[in-house]
Amino acid sequence: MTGAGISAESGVPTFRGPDGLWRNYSAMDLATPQAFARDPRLVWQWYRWRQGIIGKAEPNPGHLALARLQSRISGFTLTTQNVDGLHQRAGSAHVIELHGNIWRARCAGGCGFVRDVAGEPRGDEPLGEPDAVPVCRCGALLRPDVVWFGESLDAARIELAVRAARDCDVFLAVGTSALVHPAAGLPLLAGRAGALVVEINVDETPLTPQAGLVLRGKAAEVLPALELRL
Ligand code: BV8
Ligand code: ZN
Repeated sequence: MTGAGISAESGVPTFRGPDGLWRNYSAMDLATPQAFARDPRLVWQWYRWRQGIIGKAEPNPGHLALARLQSRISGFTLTTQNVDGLHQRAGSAHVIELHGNIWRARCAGGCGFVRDVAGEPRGDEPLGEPDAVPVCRCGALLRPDVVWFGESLDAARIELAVRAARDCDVFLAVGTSALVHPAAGLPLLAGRAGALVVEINVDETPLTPQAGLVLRGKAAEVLPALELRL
């Protein structure tokens, strides 16, 4: 399971790092349904700002090492809290995106309409004027296809991740502060089920005391080194 830390070396701001702020708004202020109801234009400006950064970012050696491990090890499940799509761009398949993807928009009115947004190689037409709030064909607003704080995760995805955590022998927790639930519960579940929990992080987290092995370092350096030994 990866968090924002694996994309930090690709230049993508983490949530809690010093660069996690946008115009002095913390991510927690903007990544909520309340913020979108209050000011959808502001929330879209924030997501477009992040799309701008992510669109210029490249997968780093950490993403690439996980993609290679997935192709070499049967029974390798990759789940991420990141919405940046960099794992897929690194060649990883079947990535369980627990919190959605910033390159998709869906109907905020619930008609079920979902579409890709520009920036991704697929390159659908842009989301209208740069400052506009995109509108669904049903007339409701379109919102980023991500999971906001206070919103439940997609049941099928969390079920897949829970099953993989329960059945794994080794759980790699890479670049996550292990503070956001239910994702933060997955390495604990794996540990309770007998797996070796390995934390890869430049810093201490609430997960550190529970980890069987702690590799303190940058994901883009530790993962390629780990891959060589597996
Ligand atoms: C829900 C998408 C039902 C949007 C995101 C139980 C206990 C307490 C609270 C709760 C709980 N259950 C539910 C909650 C509430 C809440 C929650 O967890 N709050 C926390 C803050 C206390 N959870 C929810 O609301 C979830 N929904 O549970 O629904 C429900 C609802 C209400 C009440 C009960 C139940 C929905 C959570 C998903 C929110 N959406 N993202 C978007 O991206 O715009 S979360 C978002 O923040 C990210 O996706 C990610 O998950 C999280 C950030 O965490 P990290 O990825 O770990 O990043 P962070 O910056 O924090 O840390 C980076 C780490 O990397 C650091 O440790 C750093 O040291 C390290 N690092 C940095 N550089 C490197 C590195 N490591 C290695 N190499 C490097 N180079
Ligand atoms: Zn709609």
